[in-house]
Parts: sequence; C-alpha cells; structure tokens
Amino acid sequence: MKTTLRLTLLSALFMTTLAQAAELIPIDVHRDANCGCCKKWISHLESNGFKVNDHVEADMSSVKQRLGVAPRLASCHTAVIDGKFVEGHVPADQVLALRKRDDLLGIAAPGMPMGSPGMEMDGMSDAYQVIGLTREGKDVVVAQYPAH
Ligand SMILES: [Cu+2]
Repeated sequence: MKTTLRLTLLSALFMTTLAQAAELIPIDVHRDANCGCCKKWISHLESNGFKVNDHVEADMSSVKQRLGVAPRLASCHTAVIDGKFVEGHVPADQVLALRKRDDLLGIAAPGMPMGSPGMEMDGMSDAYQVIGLTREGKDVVVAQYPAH
C-alpha cells in the first residue's frame, strides 16, 4: 500500500516535470562572447518560461543585418522567435506578445536602457520604449516603461 502510494506520487511528480519541460518556449539568442548584460537577459528569459539556444557570434553587426534589424533599433544581443527578431533588453512579456503579432517583423528596446531586464542598476530605471518594426518598415511603439 505504502509503495503504491509512493509510486503514484513519484509518477505524478514525473508527469509534472514533463509537462513543464514541454511548455518551455524555444528562442535563439545571438550575442557577443564578452557581453555580460546579454547573459543576464538570457537568465531573465529562462526564469520566464523560455528555453534559450545560446549562439556566441564573432560579428554581431552582420547577424543584425541578416536578421533585418534596422540600425536605428540596434542594441547588444539579437534573439529570434518564430522567425521574428527581438533586439536588446526587451521584457519577456513583450516577447510573448510578439508571438501573436503577425504584422511585425520584430521588436526592439534600442540602446541599452538602464533598468530594463538584464540592465538592472540599484533599482534605478531610465524611461524606455519597446518599438515594433512593421512589415511596411514603420516603427510603432508597443510598450512604454517610465523612469523611476
Ligand atoms: Cu545589453
């Protein structure tokens, strides 16, 4: 009886682990070997349900060009999900929202805004925006974060 119960509990645990693993969302991240804040952004994604495929690149500017990141939107790392780019320190919830936006080629948090995920600095934060690039080549604001 005890053994049966233990087995049931164990298999329940095992099933839960499998279910969680199945729910992880794969994303590719391209970054420079020496980028510390890029690794912090990867940790941010991983703690928000993503499975990151990490690609260390010798030439990030050619990667950005290949993936269609407009120079005005550029930051450090460049991720790809469902064929769309995610440039810079974009919050994980915006990456999730992008998956439902078929009008956008990608989104970006241009530059390196202080206080964005992976750029935390003593709780201080710059105001910053997440910009979407439409299929027509226009920039649209998809999210705004206030300074604090
Ligand atoms: Cu960075």
